[in-house]
Amino acid sequence: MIFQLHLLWKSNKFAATFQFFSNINFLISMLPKDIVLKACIFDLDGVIVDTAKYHYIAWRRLANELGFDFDETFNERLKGVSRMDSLNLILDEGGITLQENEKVEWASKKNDWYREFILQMKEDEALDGVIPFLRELQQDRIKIGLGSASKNAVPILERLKIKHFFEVIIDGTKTTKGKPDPQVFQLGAQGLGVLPSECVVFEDAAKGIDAALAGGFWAVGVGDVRHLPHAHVVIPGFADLTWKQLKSQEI
Ligand code: B16
Ligand code: MG
Repeated sequence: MIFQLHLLWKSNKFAATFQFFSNINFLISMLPKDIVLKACIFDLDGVIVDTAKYHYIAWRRLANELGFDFDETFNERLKGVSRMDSLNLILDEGGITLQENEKVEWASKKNDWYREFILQMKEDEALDGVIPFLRELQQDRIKIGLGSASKNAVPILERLKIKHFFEVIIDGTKTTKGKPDPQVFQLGAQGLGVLPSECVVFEDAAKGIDAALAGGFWAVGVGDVRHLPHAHVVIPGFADLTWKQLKSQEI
């Protein structure tokens, strides 16, 4: 087991984060004891559901039709990035220049291909442990919000039959600034009537973690710590995780 100590200064708050790597890539963090947590805001893609695989297939199809390809390492850079910003990154990668109207057409094609996948999604595609975790939050009267860059967030939540858990949904149709700008989470906290310091953000993308930190939220990374070095805590996912454990740092 490797032991790391991270000292983080965020929004004038000091958090000493002790991170333990184990062979199951599990980390423990110690957050200040006096914080009263009132809400959780969830990113969607990569946190609640693995739509990244569908984005990847659709974006690769676009790249292939334009005569080039990219791999999963490059794809990592697209997580949490808006549709048009993703397209610009991909075009740069392929060395392709398009007019604005052509970009809009290609982005729309990609979205059509992507929607073919998401409109087939089944209820059981919510990632392991997510639904029990949402239920526990609801029972504990912790407010629940969504903070996603996606303009497809609502149909995805509907397909998974979990939309009813979310008191506030802030998605790509309601924001003007993309992550790492904190706007998406700030609007979420405002909608829920809580302060950022009372709210935990769950994010799978480094840009999303930076957005949460920039807004003064508690940032829980979901996934691989190597991609999320700035998060206060990193969890591999929600399987076998309870809010009680996370809140009391007993994980
Ligand atoms: P759409 P998140 C993000 O969702 C995805 O991570 C990113 O890959 C995607 O480009 C973006 O949504 C926009 O999605 O094309 O559906 O509007 O991770 O912020 O929930
Ligand atoms: Mg995400």
